[in-house]
Amino acid sequence: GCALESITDYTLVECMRGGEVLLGLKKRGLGVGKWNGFGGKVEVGESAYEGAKRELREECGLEAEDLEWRAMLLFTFRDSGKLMRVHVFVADKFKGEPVETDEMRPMWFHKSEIPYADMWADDLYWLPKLLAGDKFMAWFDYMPGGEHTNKVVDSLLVD
Ligand code: 6OG
Repeated sequence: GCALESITDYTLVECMRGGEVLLGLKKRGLGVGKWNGFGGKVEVGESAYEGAKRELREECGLEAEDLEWRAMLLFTFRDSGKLMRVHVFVADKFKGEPVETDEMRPMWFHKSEIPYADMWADDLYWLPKLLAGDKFMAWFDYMPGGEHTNKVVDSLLVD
């Protein structure tokens, strides 16, 4: 059996500059040692949009002028029973230069040189679609250990 806890909302922001994406090497917490966009838990009383802006500022010092909502990812974890909903945004206008923080070491990567081997397994499925401009939803079911994921649903389109 698999008893799921209540759902927790997270954000993830991918900053774009020409053909480059800003990723951060996570220095602590969930996903330590992996490259990822910037984000975290949505706090009580704030929207996902506000949370995404706040986390981007806290984790790398960038002030986004606007965020475009692009994807919603659902993660289930077989070993812990955790259920995560991640709201993914793209930013292409921001103020400042990325700075290293206690949480993240930021670096620009060309679209063709994304370090997928050192990222969460799900990124390989959806980040290319995001970089191609798509809007989508997807569900990733993580097996015990957290290294392998099954993609369950990917943009079921109806008309
Ligand atoms: P804090 O530790 O800052 O939030 N996150 C994931 N991102 C991807 N691409 N795949 C996953 O696969 C992820 N699990 C978590 C959400 C953690 C940050 O890491 C993201 C948040 O931005 C399981 O509270």
